Amino acid sequence: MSQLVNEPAVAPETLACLNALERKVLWLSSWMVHNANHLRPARDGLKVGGHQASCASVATLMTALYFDVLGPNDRVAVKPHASPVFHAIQYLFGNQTKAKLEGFRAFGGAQSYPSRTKDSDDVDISTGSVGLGVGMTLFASMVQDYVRFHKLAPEKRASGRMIAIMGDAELDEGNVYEALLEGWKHDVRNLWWIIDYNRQSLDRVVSDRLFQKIKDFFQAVGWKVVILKYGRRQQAAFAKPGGEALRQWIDDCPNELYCALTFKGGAAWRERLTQDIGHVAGMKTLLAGYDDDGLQDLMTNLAGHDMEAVLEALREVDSDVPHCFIAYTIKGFGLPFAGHKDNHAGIMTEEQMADFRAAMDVDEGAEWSRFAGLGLDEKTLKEFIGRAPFNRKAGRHSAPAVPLPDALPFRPGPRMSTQEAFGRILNELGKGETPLAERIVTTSPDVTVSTNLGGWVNQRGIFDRADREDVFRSEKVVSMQKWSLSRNGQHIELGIAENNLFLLLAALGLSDGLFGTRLLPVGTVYDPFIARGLDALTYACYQDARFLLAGTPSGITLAPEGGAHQSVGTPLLGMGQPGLTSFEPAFADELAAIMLWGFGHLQEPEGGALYCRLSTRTVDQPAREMDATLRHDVLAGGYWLAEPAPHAPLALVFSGAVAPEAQAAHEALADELPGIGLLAVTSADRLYGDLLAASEARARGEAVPAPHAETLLGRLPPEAALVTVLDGHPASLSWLGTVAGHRAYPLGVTGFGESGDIPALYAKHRIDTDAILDMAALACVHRARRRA
Ligand SMILES: Cc1ncc(C[n+]2csc(CCOP(=O)(O)OP(=O)(O)O)c2C)c(N)n1
Ligand SMILES: [Mg+2]
Repeated sequence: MSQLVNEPAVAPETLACLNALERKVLWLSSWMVHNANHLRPARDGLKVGGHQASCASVATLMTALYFDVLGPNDRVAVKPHASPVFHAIQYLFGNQTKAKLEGFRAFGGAQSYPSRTKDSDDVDISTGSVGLGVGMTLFASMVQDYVRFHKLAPEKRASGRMIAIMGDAELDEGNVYEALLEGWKHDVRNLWWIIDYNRQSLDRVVSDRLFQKIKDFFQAVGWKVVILKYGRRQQAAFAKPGGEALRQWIDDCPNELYCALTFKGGAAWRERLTQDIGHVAGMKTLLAGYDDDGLQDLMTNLAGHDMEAVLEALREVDSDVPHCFIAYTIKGFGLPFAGHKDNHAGIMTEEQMADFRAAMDVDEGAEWSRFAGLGLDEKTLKEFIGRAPFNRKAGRHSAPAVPLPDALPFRPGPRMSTQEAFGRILNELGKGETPLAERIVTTSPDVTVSTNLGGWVNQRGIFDRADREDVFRSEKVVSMQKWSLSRNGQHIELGIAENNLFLLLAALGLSDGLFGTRLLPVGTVYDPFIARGLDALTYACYQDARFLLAGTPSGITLAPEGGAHQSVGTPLLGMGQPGLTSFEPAFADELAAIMLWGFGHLQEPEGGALYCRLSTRTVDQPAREMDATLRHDVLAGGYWLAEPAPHAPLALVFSGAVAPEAQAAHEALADELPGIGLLAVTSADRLYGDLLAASEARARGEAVPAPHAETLLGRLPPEAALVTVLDGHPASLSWLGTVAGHRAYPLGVTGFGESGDIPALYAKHRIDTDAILDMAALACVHRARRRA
């Protein structure tokens, strides 16, 4: 607040337009929620909801940003509950339709929370799960730098600012601090977090003096903190006799009391102020200068609702150092429930809305009008909106696909693990200057070496804003790892925070849309710790980010490491996650085919992200050529490693690391049950997805080719049984019984693992050869009984 109180910081015409637009934004956002709740017929009796108070809190800040401060290259994550404000602004820009606003929270209408994939008005960064959009801006800023330093950005694209407009309660989410720390390590720039400091969350008024802690956190990691506290009218009052005492009173006032008095209004402020500081010289005159409405206006004139104060602070930034703005606001500002502690989901009643409409000068029937009731002529406002720098935004970028080779430069050895194969594939890719290798960016939360990314990193280096040599290397300390850092590096090393991994993958995986250049991100994580970042993974997929994730090592196969490191449910997570196709290959050549297909799938308009669940178990590799048929089947989700005979009574079905057990059981049964099949499932997800798509098409009366699962299982007679096995939850494969009506006998892991060796753990969890044989015997007994 360096400006003198009476000096106009903003041109009066600009201010008039912005004030008018702020009023319209507040009106439209309130009306959108009102319309959705009161005026749209409800078919299911459910409350529609919406957050008028959260919107009102941020109307000034967002109006200032979108109509004045933002440039065309800036990208914004809007706090989830301000979705109506965002849509109203886009409506004023002409990027959003009235029909979508009328349909707010309805099927096909504007979304409850800003959504990149489901909204049509160009949401930059989705939000909804609080904290994640905030973190995403930080990683987006890193990706912007990556793209710039690698000279991959479209020509002349200047760096934009990555901006989060966030609720103050978003700071309760741990992922925000994980991101802050990582951002400090990577020296992030061009990042603004604007905190809507209304001191209210969903349930309550937050603790006093939180701002001090927030300030300390941010300053500790090198951010500039700007506090926007007093509006211009408050500043003017402080300059009067008694004003200093008023300022001190405001500073000392507990949040709860401030909120309560805001709700009660002018008379309550007068009573309380008179009681507390009425004796101070000048105070009586000061208070007498305001009627009750005037006093309410003065006391709620916090800087976050004062257009000039907001503009002054935001326009003043002239460096790329990360900025945190703590903007004091009032939740529900200008609405009848302003400051009330229960206002989070509060919606104005019909009567309150009628009063509000009158106050806003909006005639009945003109509720959706862009310019009615603003006291400024339409032409002036239209021209003003047309001049907004953000309006020059080109929308989303697109980027040409990266050409792929016919095969990856890799030949498996006779014995290896899928994790080793993964590392070797990337290592080989890293040796060549191909377009594919140029666009791959790897990242890992401190498990780079132990997930076999070391070879790739040795070839391609680590990304950092500053060049740094590998000291161990220059000091001639022998190590397999070369860890030199530079702006050309193609691996982004993260600290141990899986949330950060997935937020970075989200940002890398959207670099085509955000920054106009395509990257092919590959992330590695210990499979069980996917759960640690699961919400961020879901968030990445919800935004349709494209990346390849290797979850490795996985399952109880990680034997000596013990239960805390052994994943059980991840195959189901992989299947259950929209936007993510999961594979669990058993053999190295399968993985090579999957990865190559995956790099294409990441780039397909209807494609998605990829998850490969891998293992450190070394297994014998089949001596075979990956011909076109096998490749097709591996990618479609499975193939017969041993074809069943026409009258086979049984098939063994397996996924991943338990291949040797399935093969041994198959061999053991060969004499007794000749012709039984052995089915390798490389992707239960692909099999299921294909089956589902076919059944949907059939329901629409369309003729479709048989889905792959039907083709595979159609080779087995209907009375045959399936014994399924994997190192993961048995439900991942048990559904295969429904494909063609076979009885399924599922084996898999349902309890926590523990330390041990593979034979001990496989025996305990019943996924060893004996368990498979026992299950096969049971299936045969049932079959005999049925026949008898
Ligand atoms: C991860 C997550 N947990 C819980 C919620 C439910 N929720 C929505 S808003 C909110 C409080 C938000 O308060 P604040 O960020 O201060 O926003 P305000 O509405 O005050 O602007 C909560 C708990 C959510 N959206 N996401
Ligand atoms: Mg809040």
